[in-house]
Amino acid sequence: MTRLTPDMIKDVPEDKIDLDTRLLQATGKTVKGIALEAADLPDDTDLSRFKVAVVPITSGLGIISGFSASVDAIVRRLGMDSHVTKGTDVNGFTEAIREGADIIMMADDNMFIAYNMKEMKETDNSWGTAKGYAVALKNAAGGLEGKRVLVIGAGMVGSWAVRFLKDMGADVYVTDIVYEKAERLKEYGAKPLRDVMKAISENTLLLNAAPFIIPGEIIAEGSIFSSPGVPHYYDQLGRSKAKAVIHDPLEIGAAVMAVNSAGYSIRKE
Ligand code: 2YC
Repeated sequence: MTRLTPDMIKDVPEDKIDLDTRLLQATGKTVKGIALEAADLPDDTDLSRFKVAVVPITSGLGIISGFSASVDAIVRRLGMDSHVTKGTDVNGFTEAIREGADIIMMADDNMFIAYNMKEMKETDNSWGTAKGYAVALKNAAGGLEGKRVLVIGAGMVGSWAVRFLKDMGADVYVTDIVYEKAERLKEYGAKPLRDVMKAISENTLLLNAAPFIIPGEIIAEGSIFSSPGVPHYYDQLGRSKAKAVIHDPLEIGAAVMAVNSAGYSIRKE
């Protein structure tokens, strides 16, 4: 899993990039709209009764400055009642339990989860990111039924994305610098491609789930990139040829996690 740096997320707490405006242009939906669709919830779902606690975790490589504040801000923008616990780790977790949090969100070096305390169900970041970016691509492309989509990167996010895109009716191809990883996704009905650059140059609907900087020369005119992978960079030529490049360092994945977690309670009502 690629570790975020404080610089990557510095604009998230105040939403300085105005992500919703960009997403509306590319997909017709806001982060909240994408998250509700990803969680199979109605667009008018009221999330304000959910109390979320974000717990900073100091294990391993430790706290990422701004990470908890960013997750907290993203969840507040969904209309939920969110805060960062004063304590970290088990201390913070205990604080969240005692104040009756409905959902707890926390990340160490290997996992980032939203945990629904009442339903005892978790939603992890790979699942949330893959679902959110598949939904974003579907909206940007005006539906994926019968359309060819290339997934770049057969890691945790890519392998979930393959499944979600197949569920949306897409004809899914997958490529990875380690061909065997792409080949393993045949079990989900994806078609592995050996030549990464050729695959990218021959596709115009792409979900880029790899930490991979794609040279503009190989990008096909009019491509739509749904691109959660970090580090994220498309050169001037690539951006001029692409119809849309959908990216954020944390928002869509974290929003889908929180909304899907709330969904476990909503569906029980
Ligand atoms: O500040 C904290 O609580 C740290 N323990 C957070 C560490 C997050 C590590 N994971 C990542 O940077 C990325 C995130 C997008 C989530 C998954 N990988």
